Amino acid sequence: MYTVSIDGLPLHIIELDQTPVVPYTVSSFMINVAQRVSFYVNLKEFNASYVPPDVPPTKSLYIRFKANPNMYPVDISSYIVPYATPHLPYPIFFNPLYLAILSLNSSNSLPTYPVNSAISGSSNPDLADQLDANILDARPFNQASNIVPNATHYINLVITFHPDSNNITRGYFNNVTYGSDVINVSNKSVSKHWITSEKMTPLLYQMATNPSALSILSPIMENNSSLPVLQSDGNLHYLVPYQAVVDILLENKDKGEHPFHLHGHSFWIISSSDNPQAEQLYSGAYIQRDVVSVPGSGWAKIRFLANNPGAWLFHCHIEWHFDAGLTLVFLAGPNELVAQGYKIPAQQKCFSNHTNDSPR
Ligand SMILES: [Cu+2]
Repeated sequence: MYTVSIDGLPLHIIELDQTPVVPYTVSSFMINVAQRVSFYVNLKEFNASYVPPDVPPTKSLYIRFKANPNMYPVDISSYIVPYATPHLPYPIFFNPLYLAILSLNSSNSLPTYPVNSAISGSSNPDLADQLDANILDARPFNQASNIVPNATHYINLVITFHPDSNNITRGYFNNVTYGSDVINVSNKSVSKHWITSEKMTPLLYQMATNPSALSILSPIMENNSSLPVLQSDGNLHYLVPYQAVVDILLENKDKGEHPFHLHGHSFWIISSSDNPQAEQLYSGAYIQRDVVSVPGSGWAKIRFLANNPGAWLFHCHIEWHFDAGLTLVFLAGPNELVAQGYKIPAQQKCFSNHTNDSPR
């Protein structure tokens, strides 16, 4: 995760994950892996007092991307980058501050003020830093078309990270980690037609051929929930009825912040532990994004409308977390997928070793 700012300039945010927002002005904002933020700057708004009085007028400004040290698997304040040590007589420490230059003319000169003269905290004393990584206080631009339905279903996902029996760190949803040995729905009755092995049965194949036999329960009422709760096969494949409106509560028991991405849909971010009052403040007008940053040791609540039948990944977008099993699959509207005429594309039939069903 990074904090983004430009020295002395307000940032007017106008888009979050392809959702246009009413211009929302901040001094800096946080962005996590896979999130997108568009903003504009107006050079007439440059705060001249930002540059120390004892330096010549500057023709450029620093753009700052400051990495949050928590996102690295090592303590970067004492970490010596491995490529540096064989060649240099002194250690090179990793610098979490990435700089770019905003040139105010065609000279491409460096700023006249030192990098470390940055005023601590806000680079613009009139504006607050945006400390909610999802920027929920920015409001959707197309309010009239942003109709947020009421939730009809619920799922609570508890996120943890810990070493498995082989001492390999894995990510878990509700104590289950996603792995290559569970890429298929465990369905013993599915036809072996086109399938190289039972383990290799692709989910979409099963959905498209035998959607009513996925061996996953329909949502049921559980204790402490006023809505039916999504059920899984025990291997993180959750059945989602077509047109269900699902509230997901992501409870992060890990200290790190995790950016979760849903395929095939956008979702509304209702609130998070960074901004718990957003649920009441923006009731019925939540912002739509496709990546939610779940604060470390915190939580986030999102809502999506399952109007796109298919098998859709929901996963942390930090690559090694994804790889470590912090992933699940929503099987949305299996019967509707088939009813809508889905056909397995010919080139995808090569999972098969059944010669009669050769793709060509
Ligand atoms: Cu993660």
